[in-house]
Amino acid sequence: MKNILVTGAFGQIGSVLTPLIQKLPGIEKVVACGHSNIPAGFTGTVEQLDVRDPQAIRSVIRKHHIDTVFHLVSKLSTTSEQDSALAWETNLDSLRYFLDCAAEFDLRLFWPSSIAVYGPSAQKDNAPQQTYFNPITLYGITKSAGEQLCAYYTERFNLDIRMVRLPALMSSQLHTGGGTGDYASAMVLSAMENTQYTCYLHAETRLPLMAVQDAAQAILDIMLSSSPKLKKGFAYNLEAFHPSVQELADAIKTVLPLTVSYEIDEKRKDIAGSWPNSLDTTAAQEDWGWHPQLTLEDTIQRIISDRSR
Ligand code: AKB
Repeated sequence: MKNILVTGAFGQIGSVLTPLIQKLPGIEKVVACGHSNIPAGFTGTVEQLDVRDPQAIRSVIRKHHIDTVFHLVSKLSTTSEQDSALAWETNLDSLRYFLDCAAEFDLRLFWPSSIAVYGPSAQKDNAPQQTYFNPITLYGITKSAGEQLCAYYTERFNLDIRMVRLPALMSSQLHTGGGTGDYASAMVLSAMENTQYTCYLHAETRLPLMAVQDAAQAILDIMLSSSPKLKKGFAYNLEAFHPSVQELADAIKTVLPLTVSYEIDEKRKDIAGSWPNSLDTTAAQEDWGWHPQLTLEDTIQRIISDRSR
């Protein structure tokens, strides 16, 4: 990895991961790509890139002699239901453009999949790596098809493509992606701001979660891993903890005052209800030594301290 391109560099994961990549030894250039959300004060090489434009992608890869791509940009679950064409183009067409470039320029590629690949038929607790996948959301369908596309390109062109299945992420900033798991971050932020949160999911809902810092570190670790057991073109399950909404609220209440009320959003309730409560992460642990660093309590403290800066 010498010349690296990051899409979604200013989004939820990218804004944490890009500075980590910039600090890696031996890196010559990190090209941070954004579309409509490029911050004014960013230090480093920036390109404005619409990932739905294959010519623009090719030209930025050629211009900067890119050898590695972190293709992070994605429309998340709630937003994808609102504009299916945009979600398909952003999540799946763009992946195919990068895969074609990976085959042409021999790039190493990272692509994030999601727990949304699972559907109602999967085992709810400790959902296995491999099962029958029947996602009920367009987002989940793009992620499931994307995993298969990556496996196909890996095999057909002998590429080095690495993937993880991310759970809902907790961070100190709510980005515009529109995730069904946004309640977890929003609850901590609301406790800080006005001690009140109205939740769109039921108190018993339980989803796999992790801190965005752990997600960024995992992405870096899998891309740097030279473990002989690492399976390329394979999406590894990741999660750090899986409290119910009520248990999350209780954990926040140990450090901040909080009252939670409920106004259920039927659409998001159905989306969350189709996902597993928790994931089997054994493959990531065994194949490339992954372990989460931050507990739920650490993550809550981290959001509070990041937000108080
Ligand atoms: C979402 O909530 O849409 C995402 C996800 C769980 O993949 N964060």
